Amino acid sequence: MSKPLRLSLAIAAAEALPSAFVVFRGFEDSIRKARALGFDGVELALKHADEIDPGLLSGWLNEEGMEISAISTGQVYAETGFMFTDERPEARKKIKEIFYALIDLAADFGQLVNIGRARGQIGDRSRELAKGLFLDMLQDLCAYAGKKGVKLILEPVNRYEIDFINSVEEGVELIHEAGISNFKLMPDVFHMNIEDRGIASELIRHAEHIEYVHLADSNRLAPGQGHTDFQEIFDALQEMNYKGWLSLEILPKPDPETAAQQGAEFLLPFIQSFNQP
Ligand code: LER
Ligand code: MN
Repeated sequence: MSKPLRLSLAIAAAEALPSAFVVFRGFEDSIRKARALGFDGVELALKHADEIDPGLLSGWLNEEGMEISAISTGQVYAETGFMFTDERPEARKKIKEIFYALIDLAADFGQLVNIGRARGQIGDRSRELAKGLFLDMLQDLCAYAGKKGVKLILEPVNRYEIDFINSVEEGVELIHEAGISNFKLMPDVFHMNIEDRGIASELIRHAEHIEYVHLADSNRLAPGQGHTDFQEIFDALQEMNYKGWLSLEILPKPDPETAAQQGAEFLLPFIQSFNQP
């Protein structure tokens, strides 16, 4: 049986943009390095499913005893500009195809696909219009994902990156409105530090919707390098009886190796004590 709480590291393709917010790039090497540091799995930050060969991926994971925690999709937006709130039929068709392929991949690896910045902007239109476009796309993708045992997880993202669904509260409102069983919430404590009235309190308040969590300190460096209170966060996770992945999504600073090591060294003792019988 797997541990209640597991630690993952977000990684991306060798040529991913800086906005992938990952420490390690290049899949094979990153999986090996993450294992050596004590991570249980990796999260793939992808712009397209064809960035990775599923057969090779299986081999690398088996060799290292690692798992895929989830597929994140910030790069779909950052690289292609396509988004759920796009009105143009051609763009909607393209992003649907991209997400179908990512859902197919997640059916074999992790069963979770994130909706990050790809949910899109409101821009100079009304929020109602953007929300309608978002929900229309969401219904289609969740129906497709549901048949494959995959969940879509919505990540509230701070206002300086996107103008739609910034706080956890806003995310939960949409989850209620959508009423889709495989549509869940994925808080990122970096964004919560900017947008939410509290981190621990909001996690506890919305526990029933939470399927996955991104961790970074207040400055987006490794936990322990900023002023976020991680003891309080782990106490909240305990109170919620959270079982699942915590995924480290941080800037590769001062350099990728140091950042990943700082994150692992800080977080593993919390996780070990959480997982003690
Ligand atoms: C973006 O800031 C972020 O946190 C990603 O996980 C989602 O695109
Ligand atoms: Mn995130």
